[in-house]
Amino acid sequence: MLNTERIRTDFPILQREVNGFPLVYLDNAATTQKPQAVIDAIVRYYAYENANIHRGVHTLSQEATNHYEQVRRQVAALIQAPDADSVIFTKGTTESVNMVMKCWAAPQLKAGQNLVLSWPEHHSNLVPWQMLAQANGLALRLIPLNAEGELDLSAAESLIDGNTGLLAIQQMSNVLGSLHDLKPLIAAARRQGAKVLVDGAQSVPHLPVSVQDLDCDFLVFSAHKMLGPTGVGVLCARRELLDSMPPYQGGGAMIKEVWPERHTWGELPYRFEAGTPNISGVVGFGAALDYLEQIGLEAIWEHEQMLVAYALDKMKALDGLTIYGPQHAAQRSGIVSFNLEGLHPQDLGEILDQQGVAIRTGHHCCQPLMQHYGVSGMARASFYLYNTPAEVDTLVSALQRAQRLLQRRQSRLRQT
Ligand code: C6P
Repeated sequence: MLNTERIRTDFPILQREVNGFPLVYLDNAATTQKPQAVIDAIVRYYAYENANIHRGVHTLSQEATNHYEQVRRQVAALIQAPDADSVIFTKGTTESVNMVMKCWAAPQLKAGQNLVLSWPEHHSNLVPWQMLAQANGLALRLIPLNAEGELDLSAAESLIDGNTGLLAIQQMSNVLGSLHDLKPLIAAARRQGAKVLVDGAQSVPHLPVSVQDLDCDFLVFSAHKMLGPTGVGVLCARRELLDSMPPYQGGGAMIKEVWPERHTWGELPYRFEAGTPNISGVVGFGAALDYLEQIGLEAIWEHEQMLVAYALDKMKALDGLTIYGPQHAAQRSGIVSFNLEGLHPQDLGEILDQQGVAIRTGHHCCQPLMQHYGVSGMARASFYLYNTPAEVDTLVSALQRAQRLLQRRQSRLRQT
């Protein structure tokens, strides 16, 4: 069991108040808070280590380079990448998907082929593929959801065929919280000779994920959803695919030799990291990984399972509350999306904010999923290692208060 009382003292922001109430931060799927260790690592870097990397012979540059490369090895160990050189630092999940689209898929996939995605895909793993489909004449196929809000695996098997060039799929939905069983889908893609990209933006921060166990070709995720800074992400890809891919951008650091009229490409992973990267961000990400490792992703996952089971239990007892996605905690992470009858999710979010409860509202960058459920938006509570059952209780009482406000508003309207 996690010692949340102790963990919470590591996060300065959790000590603050919002609108006169202690902050209850339940927007972790959007971005997580940062422990003091991450903040300190970034300050220390700028105060004592700051230098550009891969360029200087001086001590500071060598230290900064070593630190940056050490974090790359940490990331490789986290996801069991066979080779640290197959880990590319990007700006985030979105950039990682776009990199695969531009550098691998665009030159490889031709008219007549198809791309298989899933209905709850985040726009980051949908819009780039729509762009490519239009440019290259590819068909886009979306794996539908079944009545329980899980991926319809039987439909999926028929969508993946000999013309499938890529299966690009999330491991966990940022709206439904569902943890998809990707293994049969990846096996089906492999049988058909298709490549596989896994969007791990919502899974890698919450449970152990291994590229070897998944048997995927590309894994993408963001540091800011796992205690790290914004502006840092990861693309991990099979080495032979990276070897065959042209660079994403031209500039410094990605070259081997340059003549006035031409250049040769540099080695992996630098070929995909043109220009000065987000060095302080990567350093901060390293501190976040140290912190997560010390707590353990298995323990974090267990904690979230406990919280989501508790939340589902309490929230299901509320009248007029619709909860989307699988109704059993065993199939979902610490994400609960819902709507309260009669209240626009935005108004609900504002009422909760007045009580210090931070949730996300809107389409969650998943408009096709909103269309599937016939709603314009949803409210979403999402948990992480520092959240507690007492905070779930605060959420539930804030929802009850919102219900009371709504009832009062409705009875006033009836009287007029
Ligand atoms: N979802 C949310 O509130 P970036 O913005 O590049 O770090 O991550 C994009 C992304 C990709 N895939 C999934 C499954 C995601 O959840 C996200 C980010 C946030 O749900 C911000 S929209």
